Amino acid sequence: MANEDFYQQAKDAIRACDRARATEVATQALAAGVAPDELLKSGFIPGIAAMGDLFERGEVFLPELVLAADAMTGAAEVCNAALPEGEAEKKATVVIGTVQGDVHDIGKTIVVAFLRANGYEVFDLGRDIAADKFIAAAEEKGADVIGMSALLTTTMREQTRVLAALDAAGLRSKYKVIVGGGASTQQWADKIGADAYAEDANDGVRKINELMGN
Ligand code: B1M
Repeated sequence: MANEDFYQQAKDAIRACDRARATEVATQALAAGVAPDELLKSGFIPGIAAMGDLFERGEVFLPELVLAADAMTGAAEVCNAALPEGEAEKKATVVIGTVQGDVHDIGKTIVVAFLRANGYEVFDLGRDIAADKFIAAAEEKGADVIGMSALLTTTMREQTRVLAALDAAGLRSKYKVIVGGGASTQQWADKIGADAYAEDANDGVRKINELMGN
């Protein structure tokens, strides 16, 4: 079967909100030699993005979106686990999470998997993470980088809270800060004083490599 057929099946499984089918498609595609990052990028991610568009237009409702997200989570787990092993030597330590008030964590979890596969030690704080928790974890884990994901226009401003709290604690220069997700842009990162913005998981690895001189 051609890669495009697997991509279409991946999209269909997400549209059908069918977790079992989504994980089956992922498993079959990987077994057939499709690269896990390509399968996410060309199949599953467009699939869940299309569900977001249908939701926005009122053509599907929240219960369906929740089920589609569950199918996406299952597929992403299979793809993330298939990413190549990271380098033996750790490049740097990253503390990452989705900001307070925001439960969107599928993209953040993919970023975590890509970073691990590229030699970073990553502490994934999860979702709905308050500013003080980001900072406490960064201090405790000896992090070099703090990464914040936010998918909602209403929660993007939480990223500014973390930066302000770092400033207030005199810790801003100790960490590189990267933001991503949803409506974030390079312009937004510049405006709030983050060190970098990443468009997707690959870009996240690239930007952190740049920040760390790797
Ligand atoms: Co929500 N949701 N959602 N949702 N949801 C969006 C974000 C929305 C755009 C849908 C829409 O209306 N078109 C819209 C936001 C509108 C806005 O703010 N302008 C929306 C809304 C409104 C809501 C609710 C308010 C709905 C409601 O309750 N009425 C609610 C909010 C809940 C909350 O957080 N408080 C809600 C809930 C949910 C679900 C729970 C059902 C589910 C999330 C489940 C979960 O994550 N565990 C969900 C989903 C699935 C989506 C969409 C459809 C898909 C998100 C996703 O997983 N994409 C989304 C529409 C969309 O994004 N097109 C939508 C796939 C993922 C791989 O991509 O997350 O972008 P993404 O991550 C990418 C990059 O952005 C980047 O790399 C990732 C991998 O390539 N990246 C980073 C992300 N974080 C990064 C961090 C980095 C670097 C790169 O460094 C730190």
